[in-house]
Amino acid sequence: MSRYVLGDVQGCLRSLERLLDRIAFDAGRDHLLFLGDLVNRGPRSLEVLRFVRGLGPAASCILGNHEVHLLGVRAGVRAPEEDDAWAELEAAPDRAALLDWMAGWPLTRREEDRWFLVHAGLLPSWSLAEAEERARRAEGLLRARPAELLAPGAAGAEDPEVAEAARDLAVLTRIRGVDAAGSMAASLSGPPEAFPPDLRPWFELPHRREPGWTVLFGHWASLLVRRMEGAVSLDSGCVWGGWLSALRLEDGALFQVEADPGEVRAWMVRPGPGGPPTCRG
Ligand SMILES: [Mn+2]
Repeated sequence: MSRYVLGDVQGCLRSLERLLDRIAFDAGRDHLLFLGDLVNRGPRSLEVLRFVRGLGPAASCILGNHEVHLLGVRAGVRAPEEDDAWAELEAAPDRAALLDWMAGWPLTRREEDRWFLVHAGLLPSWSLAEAEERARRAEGLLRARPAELLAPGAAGAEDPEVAEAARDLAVLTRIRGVDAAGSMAASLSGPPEAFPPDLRPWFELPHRREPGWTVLFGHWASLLVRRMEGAVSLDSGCVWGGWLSALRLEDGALFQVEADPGEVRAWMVRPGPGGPPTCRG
């Protein structure tokens, strides 16, 4: 048995299929751990969800910001965005079953007291135990009171339980930069080398590192795959013309396939058929 942690698929089913061929995936023996953002931007969100759900116990997922957005749209409190790419999913007869399944995904996961999986990252002040407590509280509200938790202004909600869980949800699924005080910075998408001087990537600030643990995260396509002290990034921008990546936990081996050109939303990570990338996403 091997366990593979996969970066953001974002509706790129063909790339996922090729990656599973590359690792000779066997659903009777291996386990896939998806780091969130299985859906949106790419063209095959519905098929990716059906495929991964069909793997049953051979696959596990955690929630990314695109799943959170989708659940917020379903709860009727978030407006669809212009570049959402899940029209097929919205019209599918199994939409409700797929979204019920998705709403049960956790926000974090640990493997063997050694690997900690989260879509975006953690606040530097959090221990892993505290991150898990916060994740479980946010998951509880996501299931019990989704319209309150996922509403756009939830981080400022009157109910302190909702407000805190909304802020924690944003950290776990969206964080990239933190300021000198260790607070999450507003939306940033470029590589850390392009950050303003007062901001640092969340994984660089001195924080409560826990010896022996490695945080595995996705969400940040412009980082590509980086192996850092105590953290490894695995979103290599498949939908942006990059690669889909899988890390095998047993030996740290990295497997990658190039994006399928038919599934690329925009060539931002490597040159596409039309020439050099237009910008760095
Ligand atoms: Mn993301």
